[in-house]
Amino acid sequence: MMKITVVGSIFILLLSGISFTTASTTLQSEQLTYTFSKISINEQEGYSKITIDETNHLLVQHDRYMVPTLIETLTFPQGTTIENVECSPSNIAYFTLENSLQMTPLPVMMSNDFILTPGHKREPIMLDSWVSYDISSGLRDNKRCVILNIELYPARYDQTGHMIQFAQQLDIQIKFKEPSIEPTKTIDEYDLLILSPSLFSEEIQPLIVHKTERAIRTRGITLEDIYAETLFPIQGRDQQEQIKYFIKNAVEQWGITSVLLVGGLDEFPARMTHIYVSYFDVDEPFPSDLYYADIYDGQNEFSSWDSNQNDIFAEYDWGDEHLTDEIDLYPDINIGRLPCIDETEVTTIVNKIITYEANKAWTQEWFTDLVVIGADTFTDDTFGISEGEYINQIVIDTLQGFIPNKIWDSNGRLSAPAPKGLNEIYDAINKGCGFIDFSGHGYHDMFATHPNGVENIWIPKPWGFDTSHVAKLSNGDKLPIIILGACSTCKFDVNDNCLGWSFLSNPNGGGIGSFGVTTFGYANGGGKKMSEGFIEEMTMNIFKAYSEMTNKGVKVSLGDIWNNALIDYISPMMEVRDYATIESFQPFGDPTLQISDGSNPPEIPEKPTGPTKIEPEKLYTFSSSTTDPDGDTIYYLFDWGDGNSSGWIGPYESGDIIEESHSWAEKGRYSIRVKARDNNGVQSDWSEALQISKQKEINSYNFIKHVLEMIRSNLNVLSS
Ligand SMILES: [Ca+2]
Ligand SMILES: [Ca+2]
Ligand SMILES: [Ca+2]
Ligand SMILES: [Ca+2]
Repeated sequence: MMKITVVGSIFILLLSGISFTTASTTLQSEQLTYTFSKISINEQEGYSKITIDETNHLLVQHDRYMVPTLIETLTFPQGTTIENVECSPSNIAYFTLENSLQMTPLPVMMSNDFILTPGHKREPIMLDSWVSYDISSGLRDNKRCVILNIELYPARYDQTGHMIQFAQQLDIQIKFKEPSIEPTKTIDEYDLLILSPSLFSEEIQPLIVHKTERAIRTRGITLEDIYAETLFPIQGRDQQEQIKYFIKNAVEQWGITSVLLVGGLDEFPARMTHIYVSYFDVDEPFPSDLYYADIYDGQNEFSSWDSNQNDIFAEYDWGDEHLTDEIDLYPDINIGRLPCIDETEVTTIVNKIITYEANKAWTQEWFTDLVVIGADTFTDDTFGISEGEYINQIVIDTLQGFIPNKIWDSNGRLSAPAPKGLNEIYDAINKGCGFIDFSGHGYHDMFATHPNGVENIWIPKPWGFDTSHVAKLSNGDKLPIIILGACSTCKFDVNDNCLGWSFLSNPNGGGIGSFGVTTFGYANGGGKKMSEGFIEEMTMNIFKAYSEMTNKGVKVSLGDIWNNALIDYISPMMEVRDYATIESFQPFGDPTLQISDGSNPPEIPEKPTGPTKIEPEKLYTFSSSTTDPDGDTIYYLFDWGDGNSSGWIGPYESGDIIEESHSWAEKGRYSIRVKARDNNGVQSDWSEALQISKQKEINSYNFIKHVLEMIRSNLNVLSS
């Protein structure tokens, strides 16, 4: 049976329609039709900008014009061979633009020690195809499958004459062969494999017991066992490859879907990559744990990361000969590393993981607090935008129902005099929060950024937030997941207590998981384009993955959000800095760490009821109610429409009518809405909004007041 699972933009497919033409021969074909109903052209800032309905992505790539695209990720059963993908455009319209299309902004680096602005002659590249695609092997919903990633370009641009070709319909035909042999009965003996040097075996044992009790069947294996061929015959030309072949065997023989690596660079080897970023002239090898997770390529072969077999791994434009290895990139298992350097560190993090899950941290009241830290990452962008705050705000908008704690320059908190800026960060984290988003500049041991427009000042004052500050955090069991949009913060190869890890190694608090890069972080220009592409796109994919998965009410792990962020990022048309971003994006933590429960969300609460006419500074009460399909207890969050919220109140029994009061400082029109969360931490959508406005004032009074004001202002004019 042919089975096509459409993941991702289901909305688009429903609009476009899908038709099956299953042939009885081995070669089968699948026809997909995409229609694009409307193209809009805006002329602004001397450029033309196009938007197209039914697209879901913007192609933002160095040396290219920015065009909207549609990315579709299709999955096929493991072992499927994709023979061919063809695209036929129809209903083509032609437009001439007034101005040139806007090109992707120059890339910038989010490092705190230097910012390069090299002179670079740009030869714009034009799109000459309607589609590009790649075929890979990856993990989707805990099942390994063949992934076909298609990017459609409904608008092609010819810069000579500013001409747009717009195809209102693109028909895609996929020819493929199902696996000739039925995959052998799925082996499902273990879920999690913990790999470490034997030095740590004793300290890891309580984690294996804990995981097994939580129905995650766990097996601990030492590196010494791997090299001594205790379980599987050894294969591979160096330790890293031998470890990777061992993981492949564990996937095939035991059915594992997650691997936890324990040990810093000296204790547990890492695969170094070889990517040359010509624009910045950077050729720094950096470690990539994705190497251990990307086990198979699209042909179901071992993904060696050395396709040209010269014993230099993960090359991109590398060396005198500018060699490039073909890399699949899609993880086939979830992975995480605990770069512990001694037994004490192992015991610390093992205890933190056990406590976090035993407490069901994701159901605790502090979990829905979100700390965001950022300011003006690039002080010289032409729009005067504080990029860090801009990115933080997108994170706030993505994590609906989380209560933001903004440590910013614009509200004076991050830029406060020393040590007040640092204290703001300590206080926010020590109160407890589920997530922290840092957006700015980084180094292996620190994070720092600028006040708006002031290049020579670093905040928080005097010299940023570093690992010595992280060591002072005392948030106990209230442990966040930290996402670092900055350079080098997870560079465990040069610093065995790098910033990303320092949160996890703190025995008195800190964090439970972190994500950041092991090399330079890149961004597209300054200004609002920062959120498109490279490290900030990846960090936002983490939040998006968390939000989308928990809203479905499924059980979510730290490894799941990492895997989904990567799947969401990878697209057929990528450049060198995309490869650097994907390969360097480091997960620290236990990939099976639970961060959300599987439960049905409460029903959307009723539209709030209460007065619709209000006066400033007076307290008004509003009520609402909802039920939970599982009968769980419920918490409520009112959004008062003036930038304030009630915070989560509760717990209440399912079906209870609940009340909450608020006063508004100023006259105005406000929308009040309410959201519900069950005791498993699963949220409903927002309710319909109740519109309120100021109390109608008596007209005659207004008229007299108006006349009096006129007289007074005339008198003022006369007397001056
Ligand atoms: Ca190579
Ligand atoms: Ca793969
Ligand atoms: Ca800026
Ligand atoms: Ca529920």
